Amino acid sequence: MTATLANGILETATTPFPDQRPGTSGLRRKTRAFMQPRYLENFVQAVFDVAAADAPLARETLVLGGDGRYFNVPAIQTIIRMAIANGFGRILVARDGLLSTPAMSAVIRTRMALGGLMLSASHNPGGIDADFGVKFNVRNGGPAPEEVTERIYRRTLEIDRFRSVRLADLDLGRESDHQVGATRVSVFDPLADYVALLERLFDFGALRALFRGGFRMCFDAMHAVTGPCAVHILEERLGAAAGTVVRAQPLPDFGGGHPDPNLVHAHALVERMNAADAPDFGAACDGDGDRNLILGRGCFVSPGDSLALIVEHARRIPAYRDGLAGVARSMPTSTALDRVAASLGIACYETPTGWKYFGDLLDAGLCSICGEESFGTGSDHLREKDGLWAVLCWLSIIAATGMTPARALDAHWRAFGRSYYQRHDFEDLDAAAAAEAVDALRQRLPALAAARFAGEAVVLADDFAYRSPVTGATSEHGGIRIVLADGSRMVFRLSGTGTAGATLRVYLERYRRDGAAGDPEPHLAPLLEAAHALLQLRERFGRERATVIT
Ligand code: VG1
Ligand code: CO
Repeated sequence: MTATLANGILETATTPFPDQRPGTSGLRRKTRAFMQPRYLENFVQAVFDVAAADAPLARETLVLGGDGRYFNVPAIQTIIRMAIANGFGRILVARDGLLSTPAMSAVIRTRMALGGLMLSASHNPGGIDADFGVKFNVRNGGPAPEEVTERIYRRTLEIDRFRSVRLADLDLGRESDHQVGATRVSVFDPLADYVALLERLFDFGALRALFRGGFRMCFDAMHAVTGPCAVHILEERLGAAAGTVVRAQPLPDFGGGHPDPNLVHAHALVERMNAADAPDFGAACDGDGDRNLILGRGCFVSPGDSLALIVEHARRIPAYRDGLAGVARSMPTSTALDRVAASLGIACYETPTGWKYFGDLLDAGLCSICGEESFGTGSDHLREKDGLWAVLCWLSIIAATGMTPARALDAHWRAFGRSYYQRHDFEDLDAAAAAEAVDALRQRLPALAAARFAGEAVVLADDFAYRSPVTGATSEHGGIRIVLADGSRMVFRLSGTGTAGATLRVYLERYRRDGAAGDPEPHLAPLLEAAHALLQLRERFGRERATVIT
């Protein structure tokens, strides 16, 4: 039932959906779930209600965009109508509705917006039968912290109406300005703020010289949101050869692919980098542009090593020339970073999984660069991970040192030793059974403190709990970790970004001072066997092997 209020605002009665608790990164559901009447509206109204409780919206700006997946534009049109009805002073809508997560973070910060709504399910596939999502970022440009997402969730459980206005769909195809009642709606080009920011961080002249010298690269945009921006920066600004960016056009179904830049889903790029005439450097980004994959000729740089290496060489990049305040990584991420931080004499913070936990460390100036094992790296230039930033970091390191990625890795391992690292994902498990497996392991933690695995004694067995050194906010159940005497680790946690069933992530790490190039698998085999036994993966789920190994 919809009523028209005296001011022309439409108020529609609704009832709560019980399943709107945001996960690791926003609310993700099947596209069809989001397309059912009132589902998107309920969640967005809950976000606006929570935001309005903190600040009157009339003087506030909302940034709006998405990664271009199926249902992106209709959802944006709905949200524009709702944001007007909720009294925002200004709405900035990305042209064509296309906005990467890092660009959104940049725009929120430069335009001093209250926050932004980003329509994306990141690396999950797109389409009517695939996935959709909504992320809410706050004033600092970062994902809403847990305290805010919990308030939003509680609001979704009591919501009884949402507000909208009668308004024809806006033409998102060109930049424009509209005054609708008290709200100014602007369709803007997000490239400008974001590229200007990157230009301040990096030495574009040095990168241009690299390409002028014949350096060849292949960037796989995976038919996702970074394509146009990557063409602009790499080909138009830095002079990389035309065709450097492949699959550059954003498509609603990402060309049928899975826009997840890892060895499995970016296999075409991996094959190209393994071919005889491979370019010097390969990279890819995910659906919403915040993840990165880094490849050399026949060489994969694992995300934990990439993070450690960027930190090791950060002083070669203008923005970090004066050194880093500190660094941070999510708990499951490899400890390669810790060793570089120790050598630089700076702090290394360990946070729960998800970018939202880095925000207060970055705001407080405690941390300059941070990252996750899930192909995410970023810095204090934003409050999100940033795929193209990571690519430019690598190009800068290559330009400054003359080393190939393989040589840079070798030098790093010689100096610091190597954390052999893999993540094994067991997807499409029965959700209840997966929760039970993790609970059962949690129960056994006290007993495991005295156990041995792979010939090593357990030195720590716990369920990771975190307390922010800045705000004191706490977060529990960050994952079960078992640390062995030689620094090896096994970490177990359930994914918080899936849309069906459950995904169990098993993270394996084994540190060797004399570690060198080569496949990590044989080094991790004893840990993998122990992990199988601990979780009874064969007995409980009939699984012999992970669905995806990265
Ligand atoms: C995964 C990753 C996590 C990342 C999150 C969002 O979460 O493990 O490191 O921050 O995705 O990434 P989970 O709960 O499924 O393990 V993205 O590119 O969505 O914004
Ligand atoms: Co992403």
